[in-house]
Amino acid sequence: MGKYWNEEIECMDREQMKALQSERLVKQVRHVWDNVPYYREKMKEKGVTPDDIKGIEDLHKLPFLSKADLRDSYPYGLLAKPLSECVRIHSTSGTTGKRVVAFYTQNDVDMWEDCCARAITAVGGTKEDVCQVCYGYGLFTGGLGLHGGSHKAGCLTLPMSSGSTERQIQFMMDLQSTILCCTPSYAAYIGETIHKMGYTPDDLKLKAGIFGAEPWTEEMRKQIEESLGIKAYDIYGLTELSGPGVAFECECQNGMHINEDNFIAEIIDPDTGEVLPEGSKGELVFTSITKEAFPMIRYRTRDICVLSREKCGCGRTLVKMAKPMGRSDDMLIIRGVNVFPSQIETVLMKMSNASPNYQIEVGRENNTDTFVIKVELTDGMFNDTIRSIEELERKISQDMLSVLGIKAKIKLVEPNSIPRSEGKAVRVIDTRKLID
Ligand code: DLL
Repeated sequence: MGKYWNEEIECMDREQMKALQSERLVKQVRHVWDNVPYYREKMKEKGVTPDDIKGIEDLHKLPFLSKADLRDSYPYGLLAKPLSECVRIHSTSGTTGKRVVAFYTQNDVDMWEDCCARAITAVGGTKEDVCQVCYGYGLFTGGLGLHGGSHKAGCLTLPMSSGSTERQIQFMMDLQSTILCCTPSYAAYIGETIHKMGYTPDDLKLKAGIFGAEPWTEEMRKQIEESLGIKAYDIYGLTELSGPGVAFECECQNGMHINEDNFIAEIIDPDTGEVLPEGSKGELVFTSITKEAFPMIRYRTRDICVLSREKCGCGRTLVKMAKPMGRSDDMLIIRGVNVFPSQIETVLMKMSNASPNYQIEVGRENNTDTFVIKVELTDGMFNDTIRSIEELERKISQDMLSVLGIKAKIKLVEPNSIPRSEGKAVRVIDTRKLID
């Protein structure tokens, strides 16, 4: 096997790719119109029918789909195939309210694994490699996505899932893993643990890592590359679109190629919805043109990004996306878990029967996210059963853990000590410097 998983597609001439996308888009729009009443209604509202969509130049006529639509239609409202033809579900890491549940037919799984096999091949993976997958297995798409891709690429696959770091490292050495797949923060942690255990990169056979699912910086890339003695590559994706592998980095390590034969990317102004010209910074919107069970038409990812069609040194012609530069909504990703400030507000509301003033501080120490919630004291927070401040902090901390799914440090502060803003309240102070 050569440098590409599917050279014909990955290096396809632009005009040919546009023709392929147009043909698939027309078919996909007909598919959702015929099979998903929710899409049909949305299209009718916008005054568009499948006859209006003749190719990718008509994409802008279609309505957007947002996370709110997914919640409204939970769980089966956007299903475009009978359940009897679906073979898998996955779900987002959101821990409260309605999760997003995505459905897959066997063809959908094949397409997804194919995208991941392209990513593995792009970092030099072949059937001679041992690929250790330490993304979480289960509803999260990271584990099973890269697992399937690794199988397809013919690598010897180690389905480790995350956690048990010393055991991970033992396996890595005993079985001579050459490719590591996990989140960048976990990769950094593995690097630190290896050094703590008294080993050096020379004790490992690792050559490459495929890291994604959360934002990470160029500095972090350098640090991981040094501590593990590897090349570190980025990978992007989201559950709604299948999972990892929507876009992947090549040997040039300067942006991720989008698998355009399956996903059409647009950049829009997040406030007006207007499609922006190539090279502009804006919200990334995807249309899946091959997914059968759970098609996404003009799905707003909320990720802020730039696309580039500059010629890439690797020979691929697939458009490249820069590292996402943040999100247009307020979702935070802390230690890999999606956290919405609104969830925190809900917990605090329950404690005090009023909305207290609070501020979230997210930082990064030793490659791990720190998460502090400062809460101003209010009278309503005390009752007969809760007497001391420490007790109250402990109680809020427990409630937060059960709602958010991760631990936050609670700091109760004096009334009026959190600065007020004249515009929108500044609820989040994120000092992780994830935006280069
Ligand atoms: O995180 C899928 C994935 C698994 C991607 C493994 C890469 C590797 P979700 O849990 O649905 O899916 O979260 C999707 O994560 O909208 C981005 O905001 C963020 N994200 C994913 N990859 C990257 C990345 C998986 N490489 C959300 N850089 C997306 C920055 C990323 N953010």
